[in-house]
Amino acid sequence: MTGTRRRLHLVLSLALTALIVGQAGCGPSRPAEPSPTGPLTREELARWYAPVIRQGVASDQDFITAVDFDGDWIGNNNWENQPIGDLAAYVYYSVVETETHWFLFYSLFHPRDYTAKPCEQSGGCHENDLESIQLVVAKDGTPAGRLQVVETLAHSHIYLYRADESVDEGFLPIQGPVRLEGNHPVVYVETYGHGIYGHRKLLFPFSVVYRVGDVAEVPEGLTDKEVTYRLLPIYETLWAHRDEIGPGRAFDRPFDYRGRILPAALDGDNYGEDKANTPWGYDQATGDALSRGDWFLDPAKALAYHATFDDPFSQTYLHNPYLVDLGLEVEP
Ligand SMILES: [Ca+2]
Ligand SMILES: [Ca+2]
Ligand SMILES: [Ca+2]
Ligand SMILES: [Ca+2]
Repeated sequence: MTGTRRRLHLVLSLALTALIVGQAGCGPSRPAEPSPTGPLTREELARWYAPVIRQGVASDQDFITAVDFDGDWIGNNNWENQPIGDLAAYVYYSVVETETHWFLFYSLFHPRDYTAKPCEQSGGCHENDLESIQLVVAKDGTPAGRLQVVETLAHSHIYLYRADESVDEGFLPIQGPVRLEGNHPVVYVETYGHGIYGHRKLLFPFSVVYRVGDVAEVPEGLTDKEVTYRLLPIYETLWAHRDEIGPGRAFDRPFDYRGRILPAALDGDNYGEDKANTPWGYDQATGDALSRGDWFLDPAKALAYHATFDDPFSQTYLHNPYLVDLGLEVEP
């Protein structure tokens, strides 16, 4: 090949690669899922909307997994066990229901939050990492309802994305439209710190793509675009361990939620103490109306504050087992 031909060849291959990468996951090759015809269980609803996770990766420390990936519910051995634990992919979910809406919450766990630089120099690392997503679905009479909002958590902020024009900004500005692959919102999880965004983000140096499935897979490498994750209910896993608080246990950093004690963080001790919040321990976007924990525990109140809904928006729960367990709601 001459120099010119070689350059042309290179340009064409790069263009082709860009095209393939650009279309990955949204081409016609992925058949649409048949719309459900009857009522869905809560797990089926969570699965119907389960996010497509585009995860930035620099190493297997960016793979999502289960909190007990190392076979125990001890928080402060997770940094140490990251190299030897099972990195099969799991996503935690929860479904809370009011008279008018479903609130679907998804949490992604990484054993380490780390930096490109060595942790000793960066000061930006910590043991355990739990970042989350909340979806708001209007009950419109169809089995799966209508997606209205996606919220994502990235470090100290919650980002609001709109899937339905009837929703407007509230305490939070709208960042843009929800990106979808079929009925699944697409989220972008940054490398190292694992903040989650609903708008397209450049992921570097590599990325893997996770989609919900029946098998918890480990990515085959740092560019695997076909990895499936399994859903695990927060209620039967993280929430069931909520009273295990203190050094050497699952959680730490107790706080007062409406007179009840809950742990705000997973127990951790590498490069800082107890740095990764629990789903019910986030303190972001609370303003003067909400308190730590409301985003997960009282999502209708949180979303009514974060955004403005044209449609009827009830704050009366038909299913909120967390507030029931805390004795703050009675079972309807
Ligand atoms: Ca552990
Ligand atoms: Ca540790
Ligand atoms: Ca993080
Ligand atoms: Ca601790």
